Amino acid sequence: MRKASRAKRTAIKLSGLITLLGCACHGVAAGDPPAAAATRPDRTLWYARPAGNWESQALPLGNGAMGCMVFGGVEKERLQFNVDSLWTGDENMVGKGPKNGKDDSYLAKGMGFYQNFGNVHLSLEGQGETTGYRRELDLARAVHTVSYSRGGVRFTRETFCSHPAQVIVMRLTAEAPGRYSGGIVLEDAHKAQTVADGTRLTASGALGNGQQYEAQLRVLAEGGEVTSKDGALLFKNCDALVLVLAADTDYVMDAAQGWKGAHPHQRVSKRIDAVSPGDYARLLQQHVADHQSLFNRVEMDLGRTDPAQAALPIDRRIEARRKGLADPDLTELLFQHGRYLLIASSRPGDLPANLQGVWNDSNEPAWHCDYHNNINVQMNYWLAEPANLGECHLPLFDLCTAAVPLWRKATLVRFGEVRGFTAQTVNNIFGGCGWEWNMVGSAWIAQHFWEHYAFTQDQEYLRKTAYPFMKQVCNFWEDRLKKMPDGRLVVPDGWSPEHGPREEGVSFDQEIVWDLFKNTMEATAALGVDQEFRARLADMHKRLVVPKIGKWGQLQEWMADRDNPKDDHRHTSHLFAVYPGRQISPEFTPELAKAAAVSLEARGENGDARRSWTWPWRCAIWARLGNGEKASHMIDGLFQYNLHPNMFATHPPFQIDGNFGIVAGMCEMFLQSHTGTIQLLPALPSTWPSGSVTGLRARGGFEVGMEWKAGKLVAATVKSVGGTKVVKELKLKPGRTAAVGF
Ligand code: FUC
Repeated sequence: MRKASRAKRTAIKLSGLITLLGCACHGVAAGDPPAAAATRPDRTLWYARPAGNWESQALPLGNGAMGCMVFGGVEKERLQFNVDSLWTGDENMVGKGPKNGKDDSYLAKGMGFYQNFGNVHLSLEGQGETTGYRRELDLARAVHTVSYSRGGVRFTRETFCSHPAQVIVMRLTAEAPGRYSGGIVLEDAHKAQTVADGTRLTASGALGNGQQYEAQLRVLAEGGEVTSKDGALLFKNCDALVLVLAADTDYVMDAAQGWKGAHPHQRVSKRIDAVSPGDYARLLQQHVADHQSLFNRVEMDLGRTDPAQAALPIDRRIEARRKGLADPDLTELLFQHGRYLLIASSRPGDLPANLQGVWNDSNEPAWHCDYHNNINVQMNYWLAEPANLGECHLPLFDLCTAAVPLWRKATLVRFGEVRGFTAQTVNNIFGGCGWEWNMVGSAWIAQHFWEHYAFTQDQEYLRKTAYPFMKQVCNFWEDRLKKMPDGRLVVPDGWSPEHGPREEGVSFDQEIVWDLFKNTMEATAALGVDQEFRARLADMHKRLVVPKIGKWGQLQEWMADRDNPKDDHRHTSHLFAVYPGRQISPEFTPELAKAAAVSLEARGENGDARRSWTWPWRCAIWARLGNGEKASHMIDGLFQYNLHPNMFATHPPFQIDGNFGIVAGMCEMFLQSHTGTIQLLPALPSTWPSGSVTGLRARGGFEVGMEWKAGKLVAATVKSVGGTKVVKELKLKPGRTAAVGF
């Protein structure tokens, strides 16, 4: 053994399961990084037929702000597109509705809905039988490709949504000249008239709340001619075409400006005009490089799929997997697909991913296509840190910080003279919130603020962004917690989401406040500030009522021991303490961990348990409880009951939390770091006997890779990547233990 070098990189090589303990120790054998995946990873979703259905078949592209769904037809291509800020509604708080929120119609006015922007319809003339059709989404390049032969000529259509250029680009080519004739229509979903001018279509309009928007589409043709007629573009005998689409609104994420800035016309024109003929290759290269700077960080190999199975289109592979055929490559694809979707729907500077990311084809989508803070928006971001997409987490902090003045106002109305803020369950992009109060909604969001620090060790972010938010939420609870006669503290008038009555001491509420205080105490220590405040938090923290074990060995959801063992309710709110919280763990609270397992087992897999987001949450909880088989079974459940052929998770309808959450769940199976230690392969199932994963992140600012064979760890690398803390030494203790200082 030799001392690790001073470089910010430390590697370990050892046999067996290891635990890296949170203390600085000595000596480590520098080893080779885990071998890269033996086979080329399968990262393409492909299909043998065009998409007929938006929700289950079309394929998503996105750049954070814009999204589109590509149908890939032969004679008719449809590109349905969105902009994340196109919303009706306003910043007003919407009171609790009649009948405990059962009639939601009152919400529509203030809360509004995320909107469908519109469609680009392309019609292509041509004759002859179509053969060799294929449409595919390459997750590694974020490019959608349609190809087919017709009349003896091969046609190719590539589409991507560029973050650097903020445009959607489609290029149509053929292996013979002059083959493209047809028309292009830009359809506005709010019926604004489209104006055609030369090679450009423009649709400008305003929503009922005064929000202004604009979309422009320009056609760059090679050969042939382009003319305009009746608000559409016509092209004739072109060799190739490039379509460029840009769209935006006047939204700004700032209450002080009334959430409104300049008309988007100039911005949209600039993006469109920046593209010149001959630019396609450059735009594509720039796009792929940008995407891969995020996407390529994690590599994974979970075993080899039978080549005959691997050769099938994805819809058929999903079908086969449902019938019990093993397909580890498809599970890898599910993982990378979730990462792909976050990159496509949540980039710094833009709005966070909503219930459908950025994709929506309706003006009255289910649940407003909003930000639900009683599981959904949090689950959207569970993967961000461990799956090495920390930057994609930032939009959540931006919007929540921007919403604070409105949440504060709403909190004063509801709770009277208190400091700090909390929020109702449903939230829009203007700080407006509605439906039931989720008393701990802001505290759960505060966990995300903390986690970004825990993973990155970015002190400046902690000081400027996270800590101020966390502190205000703590202030709310300082003023709001109720003291029981015995001195213990309870959250009054709480609610286990969408389950049971409003009452005090609900486990979900207690656990989240526990988590908030714990994280905030650690934040004060990390920043070296507010000692007195920390002491107050410490005092409250130890007096909080904690979840109890009930009469059938379950973890009680409420203070009263009344959990029904036959209850199949989808929410597993009382298990927050296991995941995403850290109050209960097999290592430190084994009895409570056992009770959590009893509760989770009882919830079963039928009825209400079959939702986009239930499987991922349960996958993560089982992983935290160290049960790899059950965690793996939850991945099966998602495939079996709640995954469309295009791999969108369905609630129903399509709800993206399932796609994001399952990545987070899988991360917990490979790597855990929530108890101050880094645990490798804590929940490896027998279905992945050998494999490797690189590029996962752990709290403390580490990037971790590992390789295992026959269910045993054979190599691992731990690299210090974040903050001011550098791992200098690792110690391998007897009993499969190594240590990292963080
Ligand atoms: C919560 C869940 C529902 C759904 C909705 C968007 O209310 O209970 O199942 O996911 O959010």
